[in-house]
This record gives sequence, structure tokens and C-alpha cells, in this order.
Amino acid sequence: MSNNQYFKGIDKIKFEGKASDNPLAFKYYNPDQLVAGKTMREHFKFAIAYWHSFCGQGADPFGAGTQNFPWDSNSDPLQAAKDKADAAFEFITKMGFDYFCFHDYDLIQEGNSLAESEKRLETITDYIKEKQKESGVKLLWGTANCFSNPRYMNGAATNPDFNVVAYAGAQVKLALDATMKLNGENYVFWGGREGYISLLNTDMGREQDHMARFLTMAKDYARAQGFKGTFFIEPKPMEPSKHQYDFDAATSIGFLHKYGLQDDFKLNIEVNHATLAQHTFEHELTVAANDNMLGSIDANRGDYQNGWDTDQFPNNVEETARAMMVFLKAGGLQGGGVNFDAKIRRNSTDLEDLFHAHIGGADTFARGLLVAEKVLNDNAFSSFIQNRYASFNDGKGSQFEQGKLTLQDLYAIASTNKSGINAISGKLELLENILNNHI
Ligand code: XLS
Ligand code: NI
Ligand code: NI
Repeated sequence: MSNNQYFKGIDKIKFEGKASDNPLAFKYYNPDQLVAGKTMREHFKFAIAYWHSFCGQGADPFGAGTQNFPWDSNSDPLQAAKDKADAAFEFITKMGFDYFCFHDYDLIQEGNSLAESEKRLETITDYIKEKQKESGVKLLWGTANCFSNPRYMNGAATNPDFNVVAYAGAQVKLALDATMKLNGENYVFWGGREGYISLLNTDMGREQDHMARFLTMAKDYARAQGFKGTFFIEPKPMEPSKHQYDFDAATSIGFLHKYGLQDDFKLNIEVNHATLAQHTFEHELTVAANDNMLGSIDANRGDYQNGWDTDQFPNNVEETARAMMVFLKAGGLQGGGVNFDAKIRRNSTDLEDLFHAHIGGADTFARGLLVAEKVLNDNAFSSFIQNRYASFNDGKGSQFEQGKLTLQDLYAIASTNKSGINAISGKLELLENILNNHI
């Protein structure tokens, strides 16, 4: 159980700055550096995703896993889970990150019965609680994997069979218990199977009512146990379902409001889910932020030549800078952080690749943040949007905003307008240049 068992020869990753040629050092992510009034560490609350980094073997629909993780060799599920926890905590500590995120059965293999699973979770969370104490590593959020087991092939909370809904309820109860035991700051619902393959066999309205009922029960249970954190819905339009009910930020916000869940739930926005929904990352963040729903981020990126959830590590500085502009304007995240929901490629098979991936991801976010701060402080840029809407600042425009005009008033104003309508440039090329000049 030493702290230097799996990633031998790699020390704690340090910030060395842009001039460093050490591949195992941060070039931009300097945890203690102040940006816009907070340290980078506080802005981001970087988290490691247990599933991609320590469970995912690199299997794809065309072939078996390629990874030979040394923590995966024990055939006893409890010992294997402990070995994995040792590897995870060694890694997180060496990265210098403060947080991790998990699904229940990332921590330990699901048992053959609910009772067996419960016992296993009990044991492994005891072990992980100790590791948290030793290392100071915190839990950003927990969640339940209600999508992998075949019992969920027709959905979990939205399954047409009540017995499956009840089973999912039991599983979420145990996942909430585990999250609270490990002092989780938040809890996530991602509904991979909460959707449909065809409306020929689906009562969508009834399924959505069921989902809302289920979320309400989960929230009520956790609150009754004293859980103070935030619940996050993680929107995604499809995959594995053909159509998922939490399609995108706007759809999810509408759903939460319809069922009165908007005060306890916020959104966890994932980059690659935004692009799958034909949106940009900055679009989804903006929709969430406008409704005060920007809870947390799952950081990754898609591949723009194909259309699935490739979950690559972030490395696009411009995309991240645009996102960080929204992030800074919104005043950061409501309780969440930046979780690297990303995986190394199937043919990245050296243990150190996991370090390169997370170093690059953290540096990309740090660069994005630094660029965003500069752009927002650039008067040529920030005054532009304000001026663009100046016609609403006083006179009839201001009365319009305040709800003091009728449609007939608009008719009268348009009819008597002597100066006509002038072309006002949107100046996009200029603004793009300003952004690029700060990169
Ligand atoms: C899958 C999701 C998943 C959630 C947690 O696409 O991103 O990993 O983050 O269940
Ligand atoms: Ni995803
Ligand atoms: Ni995710």
C-alpha cells in the first residue's frame, strides 16, 4: 500500500512554466496563481474520473481492451478494488489534483445480488475513506452506473417495468449513501438509458413523469440524510440511447422547471455531449449560466470529423478560451468543478500516458482561463457587446425592455421612424482577431 507502487519513477507533477521542456511538468496550470480574484486551483477544482482512468481497458466495438493495468491482476474483487484505489490515489496525489469522481461500480465490481453489492460497496468505501484521510483528496461527485447492466436495457428510472425502476432506486440509494459517506460535494445523474430507441413501443410522457418522480425521491432521500450538495443532470442527446430525454441544456432546464426540481438540481455540462447535440461547448455553458444552472463541467473534446462521444482529453485552446469567457462572466460554477471525463486513446498503452493526458488537459484549461481573462479585460472587445444593444438603454428601447410598450406602440414607432434602419456591422472578423491576438 505504498504511495509509490504503480507509477514508479514519476514524482509529483510541478508547475515549471512555459519555458520548461520537461514533459512531466505543468506549463500553464499553476495551482496557486491568482486569476480574476481566485487561484487556478479554486477556479477549476480539477477531478479525476475513476472510470476512464482506472477501469477503462480500451475495448471498442471491434476489439478487446489493450491496457494491462497492473492494478487489475487480482481475481478477488475486493483485493482488485483495493489495488485500483491504491493506484487511483497514488495518481491523483502525484497530479496534485484535489478531487475524484466515481460511479458506484467503478469502485468495486457489482455483486451477484443487491445484498452482495451493498456489502462490497460498504467495504470499499471504508477503505477509500481512509485513503481520503491520508491524502486529503476529496470527492467532487458520485453517481450510479444505471446503464451497463443488461437489466437496464429498456431504461432505469424510465423502464416500462416497475421492478427495474425499483432496482434502480435501490442502486441509487446505495450510491447516494456511498457519496455521502465519502463527503461528496455533489451527486450526478447521467441518463444514458433514459430515452428511447423507437416511439413505436414507448410512452414518452409517462416515462418522463417517472423520471421526475424518481429524481424527486432521490433528492428527498439525500436531503433527509443531511446531504447539502447539489444534484447535477448531465445532458447528452444520444448514445447509448437513440434519443435521450436530457437532450441538451435547454431541454434539461425546461424539464427541471416543469417538475419543480430547479432549486436542487443544476447542470453538469460535458464538451463532447454539447457537440453531439450540434451545439458548441460555449453554447451549452451559456444556456446553463443564463438560468443560473451552471453547476459543473465534464472536460473532454470530440473529434470534429466524426460523430460520437470520443471523450478525448481537452487540447483546443481556442474552444476552451471561449468556454472560459462564459465561465468567468458567470462567476464560475455552482458547487461543481472540472472533471476530466476523458480517456487516453486505445493505443496509448504506457502508464505515463495518463499523466501526459491530464497535464495537457489542465494546461489547456489554464491557458483558456488566462486568455479569457485578457479578452474580457480588453476594452475593444468588452465594450462591443454593450454598445451593440445601446438602443435599449434609454428612450423607447428601454420602455420595451421594461414591458411598457404594446405591439401597437411598435407599429406607431416603426410608422413614424424618419431616419430609417441603418446597417450596423456585427464586426465578427474584428472580434475573432482580438480573441486570436490574446492566444
Ligand atoms: C457518458 C457520461 C458519463 C457521465 C457519468 O457519456 O459522460 O461518463 O459523466 O455517468
Ligand atoms: Ni460523455
Ligand atoms: Ni460525463
